[in-house]
Amino acid sequence: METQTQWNPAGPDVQSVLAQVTDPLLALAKGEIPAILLRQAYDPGQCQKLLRRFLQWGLMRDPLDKSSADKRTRIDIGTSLGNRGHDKEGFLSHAVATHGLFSHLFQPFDDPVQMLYSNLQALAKDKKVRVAQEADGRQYGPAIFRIHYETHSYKPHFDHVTLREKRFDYAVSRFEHQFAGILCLQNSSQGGRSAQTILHRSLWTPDVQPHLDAETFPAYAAANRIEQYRVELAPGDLYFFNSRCIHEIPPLDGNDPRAVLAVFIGYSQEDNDIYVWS
Ligand SMILES: O=C(O)CCC(=O)C(=O)O
Ligand SMILES: [Fe+2]
Repeated sequence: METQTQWNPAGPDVQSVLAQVTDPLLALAKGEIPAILLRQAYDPGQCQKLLRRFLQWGLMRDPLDKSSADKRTRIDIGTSLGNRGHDKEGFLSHAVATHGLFSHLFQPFDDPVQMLYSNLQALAKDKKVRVAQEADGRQYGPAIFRIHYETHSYKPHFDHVTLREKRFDYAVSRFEHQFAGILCLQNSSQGGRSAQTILHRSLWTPDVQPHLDAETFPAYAAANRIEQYRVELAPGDLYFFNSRCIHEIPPLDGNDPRAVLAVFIGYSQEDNDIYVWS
């Protein structure tokens, strides 16, 4: 539906966001703003240094090594509930290893995971931001690095543990709303054009699903004059969005892979805890 209000993000730092929006995470939950966009939340010089370390430690493929047998267009460093959630024990033990790796992976640089959590905590008012955990205290992976190589794309989609993934046997299934947090470490670009996330002003409902399945969402969005917001990121920029909003990233090109640190966030207005996982 066409709406009169402009759909603009809050930003560019926590203090400004809190001056612009009384309760920024509630505004995200309601879809009133497309994103909370925090510029230069992490030192861009350290983004490069982290990526160099990932290469040196063999955690990612060298994009210039075209002879590599590894043809994956996306490499993850961390534990993904989406990919491993079918095996709860396997998922939780993989998460233990990720906590171990992340305890020394960043030294002597600033810890980007801590940076993300403390920004989220500053936006969360009196709610408590914590790593998602099961009732017995076992924690999920705290965050995940995703390295996306040339041609990788995300078609229009949404992310939600119960509404999309239909997982009802995890502690995070209790949350009504799900957000994503993304720190850009490196953009993929070609000739000055860089692929960026597009957020559509459309919170998923069952009647949108046929358009996602048939890949006709662009026509549906045009016919319904659905607003969109293109998130232009530089290395060090951090943004949060409601992952129930239909979103996409066009195919990447260029030798530099798009590298991000990503989390999912569970939020309910009446819940004092905010759970973060990957
Ligand atoms: O990398 C991003 O900005 C968002 C990626 C995304 O949509 C996802 O991981 O589900
Ligand atoms: Fe997504």
